[in-house]
Amino acid sequence: MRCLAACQTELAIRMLDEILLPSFEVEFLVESKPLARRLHDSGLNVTFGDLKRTDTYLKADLTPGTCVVVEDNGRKSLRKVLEAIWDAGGTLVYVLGVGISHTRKREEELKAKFPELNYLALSELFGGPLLTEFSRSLTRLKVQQYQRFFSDADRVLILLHNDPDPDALASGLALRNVLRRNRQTAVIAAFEGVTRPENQRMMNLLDIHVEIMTVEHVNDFDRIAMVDVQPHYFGGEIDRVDLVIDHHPEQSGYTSVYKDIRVDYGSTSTILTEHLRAVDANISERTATAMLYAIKSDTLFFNRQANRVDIEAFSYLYPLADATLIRKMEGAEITMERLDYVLKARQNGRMVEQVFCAFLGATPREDFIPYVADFYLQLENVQWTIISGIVNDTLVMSVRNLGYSRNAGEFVRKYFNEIGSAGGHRAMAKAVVPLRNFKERFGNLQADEYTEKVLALALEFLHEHQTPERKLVKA
Ligand SMILES: [Mn+2]
Repeated sequence: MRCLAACQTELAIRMLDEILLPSFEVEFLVESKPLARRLHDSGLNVTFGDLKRTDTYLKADLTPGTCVVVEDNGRKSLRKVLEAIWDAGGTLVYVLGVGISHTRKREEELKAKFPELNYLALSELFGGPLLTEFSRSLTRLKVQQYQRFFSDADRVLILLHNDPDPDALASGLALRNVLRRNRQTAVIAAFEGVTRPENQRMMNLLDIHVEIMTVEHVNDFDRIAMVDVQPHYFGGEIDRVDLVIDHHPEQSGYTSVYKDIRVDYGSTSTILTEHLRAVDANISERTATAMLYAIKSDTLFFNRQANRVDIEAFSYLYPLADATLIRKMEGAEITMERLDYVLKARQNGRMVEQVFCAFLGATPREDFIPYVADFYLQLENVQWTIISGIVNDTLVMSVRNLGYSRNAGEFVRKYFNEIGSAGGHRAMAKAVVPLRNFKERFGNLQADEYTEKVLALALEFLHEHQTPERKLVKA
């Protein structure tokens, strides 16, 4: 492909020459004679001419298939240059902003006159990789500091939150990798073990061992790290901690020698991928598989709170991981026990206006509730699922919706925050209400009355938030 580059600054010209050759046949058009001579002497294909004149481009054999790059360094003459190119029949026109501070405004102004041009800013083209490089150096510094601090310890504790999820498990493995330790010298532990079947399956398939310990044993270790959790979670029981790596909102009221908390990250495994990359660590297939699965599950495969860094970590880990194992771990979500609750919801549930609502009664484990909520959201006609059950005298409610409808978190906060705890995101939310409080507010309801009540609340919420456009569509 041919490329004509109408440029004024030597740096831009030399850079384009380096980038575009040998894929493009490049010819530079410049307005300064001395510059043309200098570039010509160093072997570039340069023509000297007036960039504001159409015949300059005609002489250079501009065709509609020629790619034209025009440097924009803020000069007024740019419009004239673009007009001349248009008149000469140029259609594939790229304006390259060099040292332009308000690029968006500049782009709008130019597009008002030349709607088909493409505007690229040099700072945007190079800024990303440069910033990534710089932040990797900062991460490297941080990681090397805590690596040194942990290096002379005999026994290291990597503590996870209760009932560890894939992100906690994978982060434990990853941190052990960063610290260059094994399961004897760095113990991954939790105060309460894994209960969800798919997480147990992950542990079995990847041979992850989590030691269940009591708080008294914490002080047996020389160094304590926490991943995917912060000390406040343990209610003041742990007063000394050396390292915290987490993506949940930063809590005050504790000190840690080192910490790396990044709330805009979709998972702790994403942070640890950056730690491992920053120090060029070898990542085993087992660790990569665990981390990949963790990123996928913590971000609900990029449905929730995922951003560029998570996708970047995901693509870095993907070739290192075992995709077959991940499929096996995901298959473990279906168990006979869970199907029992799916059936129960089918028998007791009600669906109105694409809202599926069901009450499961007393359930021995909490995870049946979100499982059933996720399950019914897969049905074609379902937009919302609201599934509740009773776990130890507490009403637990899981709410799911397809991300583009109203906010699930707002729904639970509106009706249940005053009598319990409620929160969540746009597409998924949870409420936990002591049964006593629920009865005080809504009365002592029978199972079917309960379903009707919750369904009525949901419809009330959805109707009051209906925008005029949506009503129009429905009408
Ligand atoms: Mn997490």
